[in-house]
Amino acid sequence: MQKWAMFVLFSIACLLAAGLMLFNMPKPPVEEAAPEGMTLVKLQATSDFKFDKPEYEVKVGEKVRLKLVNKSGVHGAAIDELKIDLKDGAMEKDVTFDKPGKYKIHCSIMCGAGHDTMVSYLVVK
Ligand SMILES: [Cu+2]
Repeated sequence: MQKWAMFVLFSIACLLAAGLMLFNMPKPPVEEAAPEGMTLVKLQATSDFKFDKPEYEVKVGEKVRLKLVNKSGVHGAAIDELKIDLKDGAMEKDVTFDKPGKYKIHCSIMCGAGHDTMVSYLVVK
């Protein structure tokens, strides 16, 4: 085989390898802080069918970024009364609550045996 052909093949192999490495690079960490003037409320869900807190508290008029983090398992977090459903590609939502109350949060993805009891509350004060 001619030298140039070897060189071309070698170059292609290198490019492919570099491409694969780039593709497999770990993604940069997701931004954890909410923008200025906003409160981040992070709901963490685990595979033992629990949210990390029995209640999450926010204030009326406060700008809140609700964010669902699946620590393990695949879950959703819905507040039917407020038409909020965090899941899949929409894991966060910015909301300003205008009515005080206690709103039920429930898992919105069928995640297993404990799904029906996977409940928490959002308390707006
Ligand atoms: Cu579930």
